[in-house]
Amino acid sequence: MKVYWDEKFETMPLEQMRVFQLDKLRQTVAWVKERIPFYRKALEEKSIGPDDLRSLDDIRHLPLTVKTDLRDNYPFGLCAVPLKDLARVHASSGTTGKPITGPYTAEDVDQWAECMARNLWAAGVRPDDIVQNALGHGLFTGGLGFHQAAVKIGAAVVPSATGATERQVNIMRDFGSTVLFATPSYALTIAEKAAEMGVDVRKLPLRVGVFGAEPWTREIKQEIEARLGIHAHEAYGLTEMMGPGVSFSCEGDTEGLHISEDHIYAEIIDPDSGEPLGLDQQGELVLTAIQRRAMPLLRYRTRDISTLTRKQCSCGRTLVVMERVLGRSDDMMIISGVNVFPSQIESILLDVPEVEPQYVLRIRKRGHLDTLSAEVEAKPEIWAQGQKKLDEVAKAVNGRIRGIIGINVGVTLVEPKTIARSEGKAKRVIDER
Ligand code: DLL
Repeated sequence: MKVYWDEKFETMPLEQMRVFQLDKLRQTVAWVKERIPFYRKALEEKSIGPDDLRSLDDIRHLPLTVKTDLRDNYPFGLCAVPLKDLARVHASSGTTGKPITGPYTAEDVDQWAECMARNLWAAGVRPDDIVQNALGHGLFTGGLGFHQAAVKIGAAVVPSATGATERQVNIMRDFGSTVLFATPSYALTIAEKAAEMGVDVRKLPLRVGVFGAEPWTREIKQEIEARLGIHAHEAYGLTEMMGPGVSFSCEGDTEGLHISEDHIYAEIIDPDSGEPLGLDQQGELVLTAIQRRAMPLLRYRTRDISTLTRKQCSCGRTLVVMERVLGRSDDMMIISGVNVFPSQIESILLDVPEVEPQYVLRIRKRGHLDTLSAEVEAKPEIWAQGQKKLDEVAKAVNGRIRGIIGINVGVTLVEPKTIARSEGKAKRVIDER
């Protein structure tokens, strides 16, 4: 039986991978230097070219690329091929200003589908599966990124896209979907809607979920697995690199995500100084696309906080592992001098049996200080017990956060079903500063 989608690259010995990567990196640097004025200038300023890369460590001498470089060169300023050679263009809306474009040649699209097929295969998706793809279809890379890989594997795809949650549940039941693709927060929304409709998803054929596009904690993963009665797998990626397909979870014991490092070379840097950090050190993930043609970015600062490790994984893949993303560096809050990520609060909330996995964090300014408050939905049976009980639980949650993170968070339990449900990427932090 085929264990890996692409055994050669997924299990390649490190030394061999290094040789492969260096060769591809040199070709990419030559490619962008010749074709993208932005990179030609940046490389000339550093007096560096492909021949100066003697080992992979020399990558640290290449210029970093940041999100504003993409915005400044919107829409096709960082494109290395003429527009006639493009096969697809995706975009990510971003929260402010111009979107970011992700152009692909036909070859780029095919490589992307290959990377995603590794992801789906590792999750256990097989040709006889019925796949319900509840990710946004459109400029967002999630829907089509997963779609084309499921097609490659030979599964039957139901492009249900996001929204119309009642219909998602009907489709899941009537079609007998065996696999679900969604954001983790939308998977929870679907689980909740099914329960409301009296459909027990655990009794349906649904077996596997592949989720991504937003940070999620191990606790949310377990919650989804329990509510849907499935194995939850993960996809990580970003429009700038290809979309989903950069890294993927496996059945092994590492708990992290294997990076398809024959396509994407990963580094971790100190987000403040920009200096490279070593394995097992937490910092900002920086990625270089070493096989793309249309827009191969050099040392792109993702702003995602993670750690790279090379522990032997029991799945047999030799690909470097990135740990679950803690959050984006932009989402980091500084409360009473302590750096806090929303995911840290989420882990604690999810451990409290009296509340639902639905919450909103609010950051406000009081004088010179930032304060954080959390609104969390009470379970219906807790809500029914009245204010005294709610205050008691809120106080206990506050104490737990203080004990674990060391900050004071004003916790309020709110009525069940009052926090807006997510259909895509959840918005859980409201910055009122
Ligand atoms: O979210 C691509 C994607 C679609 C990945 C579907 C997985 C599944 P963007 O919209 O450009 O692309 O957003 C990229 O989302 O930099 C991370 O901050 C976050 N992100 C993506 N996957 C994960 C994940 C898609 N598994 C940004 N865990 C990235 C945590 C994730 N954060």
